[in-house]
Amino acid sequence: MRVILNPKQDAHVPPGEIENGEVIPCYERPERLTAIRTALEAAGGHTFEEPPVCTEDAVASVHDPAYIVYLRETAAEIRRSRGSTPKVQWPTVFPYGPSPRAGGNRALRGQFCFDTYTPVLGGTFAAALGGASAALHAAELIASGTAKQVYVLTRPPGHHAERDRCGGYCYFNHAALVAERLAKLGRVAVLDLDVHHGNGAQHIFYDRGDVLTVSVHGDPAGLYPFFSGYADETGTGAGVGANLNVPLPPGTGVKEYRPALATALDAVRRFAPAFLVLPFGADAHEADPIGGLKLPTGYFREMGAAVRELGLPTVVTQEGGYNLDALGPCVAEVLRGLEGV
Ligand code: OKP
Ligand code: ZN
Repeated sequence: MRVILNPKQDAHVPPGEIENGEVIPCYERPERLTAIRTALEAAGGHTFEEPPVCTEDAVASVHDPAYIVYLRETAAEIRRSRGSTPKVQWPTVFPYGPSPRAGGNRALRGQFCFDTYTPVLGGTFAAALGGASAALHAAELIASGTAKQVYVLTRPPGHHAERDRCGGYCYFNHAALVAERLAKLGRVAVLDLDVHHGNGAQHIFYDRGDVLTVSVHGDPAGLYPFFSGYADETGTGAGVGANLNVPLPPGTGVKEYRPALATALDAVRRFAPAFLVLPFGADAHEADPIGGLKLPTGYFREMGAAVRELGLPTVVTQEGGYNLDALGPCVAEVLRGLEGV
């Protein structure tokens, strides 16, 4: 598989995440990518390359320009400051009232973020732009017909990022960037197989009939991102019928996951897309510390093989997966299944 790397991934290393009022160690950290790369190198058959840096205009194809500027300028201010500005900026107050007015940095932190897991640091913008660059480069390889399958190996992940808000460790939505680019050429399906609902692409494309968004995930009644991912969210306007959520109860194993994936794949087939985007997380694995599902490592090859049956030009974007022992093998298996080797 052709693997596109985010050359700036390690510029973003939060010191912790805030869970229920406490600072706990980050699940989302640079060692994740090292683990994946090590597993892919051991498996063999993969090539690794870095993308050219993309423009902010290209990122603005799916993100609000004011949000992009906020991330860039906040990161720059943190790097410039000598103690006066906190090195890690977390939101504390979120927009409220009928017409919220953001009068300064403290308000903007809440305006452009929806949780306490996704701080801005001095290197956050560079890392996010590196991920967007990798995603857009992958999209170009598919658009030009140069490659049929490309894997974007990046962190922080992207699938929770909305048009104008970071959240869930995500800043720029790689899957949505790829989908928007490929939608210029034909219908696109986004099939999200991270254990958490792919709210970002769902919301960005919710009123669009040319981009199908499908997500198979743990039931949001008990799992992040909590506020979306229910089965009755089916799209709006021209997008009615072009969103499918398949929520699964905690503890779901292969026996129940398999038919859920089949349902998702059937929806993709019926949509008859020209391209597939696959936001993939290894956090549905049984040993994942935050996922709650029960898929064994060996199932991930079958998962990839089932997606391969679609026969579509595909960009895979790396999303979650937080067990550092399971993550690399799961990615290696899913890519092997996708390649049919
Ligand atoms: C990002 B991706 C842990 C809470 C974690 C945030 C989850 C973000 C997941 N105590 N909450 O979809 O893997
Ligand atoms: Zn996840």
